[in-house]
Parts: sequence; C-alpha cells; structure tokens
Amino acid sequence: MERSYEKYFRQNRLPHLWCPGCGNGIAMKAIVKAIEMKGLDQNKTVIVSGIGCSSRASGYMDFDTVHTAHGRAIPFATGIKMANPELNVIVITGDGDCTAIGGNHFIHGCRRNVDLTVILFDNNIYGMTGGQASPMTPTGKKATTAPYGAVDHAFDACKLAEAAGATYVARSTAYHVQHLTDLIAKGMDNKGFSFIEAMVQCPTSFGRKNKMADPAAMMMWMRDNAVMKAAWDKLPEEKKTGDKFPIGVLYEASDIDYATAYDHVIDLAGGAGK
Ligand SMILES: Cc1ncc(C[n+]2csc(CCOP(=O)(O)OP(=O)(O)O)c2C)c(N)n1
Repeated sequence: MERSYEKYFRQNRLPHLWCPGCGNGIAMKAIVKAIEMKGLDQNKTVIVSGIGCSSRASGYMDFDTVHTAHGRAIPFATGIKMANPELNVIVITGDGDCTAIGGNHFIHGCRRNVDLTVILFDNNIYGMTGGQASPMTPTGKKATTAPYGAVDHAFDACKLAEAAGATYVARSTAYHVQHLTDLIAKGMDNKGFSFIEAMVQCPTSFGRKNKMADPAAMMMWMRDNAVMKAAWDKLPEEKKTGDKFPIGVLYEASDIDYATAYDHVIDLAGGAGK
C-alpha cells in the first residue's frame, strides 16, 4: 500500500530505536501529516531537535535536519529562521530538553515570538537516560530519582509559553491523533512562536514505575483525563483536580514576529545588510 507520508522519512534510517509501545512515533507521524496537509515544501522545511529519545525524530525525517545539543534546539532554530525567514522551521524537543536544561531558551524564544513551530513530546520523564524526574513529572509520580514520588510541582509548559509571549499554544495527546495533527497544522499557520505539547506515553521509563506498564493503559489514561478546552472552561474549579487536563488551542494572540521586527530595525538603520 502506497503511503503518501513515506516520502518524508529516511527509509534507510528505519527502524527507529524507540521502545515497543512508545508514543514518539505517533507524534512524529502527526508532524509529517501536518506538513503534508499544509503542503509545506520539503526542501524549505527544516527540523531542529535537541537531545533525548524525542529528539531522535529528526534523524528519521527526510528534510534538512539539525540534531543539536541538549536544550539548545530553540537557539539553533532561531538562527536558522533569522538567516532565512523563508524557511519553515520546526523544533522537536522533550520535556527535559525544553523545560530543564533548555528552559531559558524556551522562555526567550516565546518572548521574542520567533516564527517557529515547537512540538514538545511530553513523556513526563527523562526517557533516554533511564527515567529520572523532569520538571514535567507530575507531583507524586515515581521516577528513578524520585522513588517515593516527585516532590516538586510540575511545570505547565503551556501556561509557561503563554506567560512568556508565545502567540499560539496548544496541547493534545498520542491518543487523540487527528486532533494532535490538526493542532500542529494550525500552529504552522501562525506567524510567530507556536508551541504544541504532544503528550506521549513512555511505558518503559514512566509507565512501569507508575503502574501503567501497558502502553494501552497509558493511552486510556490520556483518553479519560483529557478534556476539550470548551468543556474545560465550563468545568467548575473543584472538578479541575486529579489528573484532568485541558486539550485544544489553549491560547492565541497576534503580535509581530521576531524576523519582521528585525527587518524594521534594518530599515531604521538605512537598509544595512539587506
Ligand atoms: C549537556 C548534557 N547534559 C546531559 C545530557 C544527558 N542527557 C541526554 S538525554 C537527557 C534527558 C532527555 O530527556 P527529555 O528531554 O525529557 O527527552 P526524552 O528522552 O524523554 O524524550 C539527558 C539528561 C546530555 N546529553 N547533554
């Protein structure tokens, strides 16, 4: 069977290294389906990733790709976008990559409203290095570095992105595949910093420690706890507790993107460098 999206993958780099039941492949496919839906030119689309299981996706994708240093995908992507604003620049990052070592780059990318589409594969854990707690491990959930449950409060990366200045913020899950694909595609339409949190299951490092070793159980947890934004907004505060979380477009704003703002400065300076 001919699969239209196969042209977006480096067939000679497959099969991938992700564990059986991992959700990263679902999120990666959602990205290429969104690229296909939007008709982005494969030769004008750049995929930039950091380090981690999630960031391995760039190696499988047949675009110009950059597998950077841990936490540094957003600054590399910013440089690429500023050097050639014609390019579609997509960032793939993990929860540790984006909110721990890369946390500062993340907030400053949002603050500048750089025209990037950033997809965070949120598996709630440092997957690649053996399941240490990340800033997005929910309080009370177990990790190799939190055998009695994480004490820290977890970041809500979507709220963080909104507060820092991102102009499109959305969340979906590996269970809600079409929804996730549509949200990524919508993020590609926004000329500014678009942030999409894709919740993915990690049965090996997160699930096994938290009584959800079965990937299907993890996906059912997503199904049962995700609440569409419109319904979430109508929920009384006392019902927004436990594991429940909102999905959908969580925030949208209109603001000048960084490359356009910089163009104005170049004009002010008399067109130097144009
Ligand atoms: C500067 C630096 N520090 C630490 C590491 C080790 N390291 C590699 S991947 C990783 C964690 C990745 O976790 P996350 O970003 O959540 O991605 P996941 O593997 O879960 O997809 C760490 C700490 C590194 N490669 N470079």
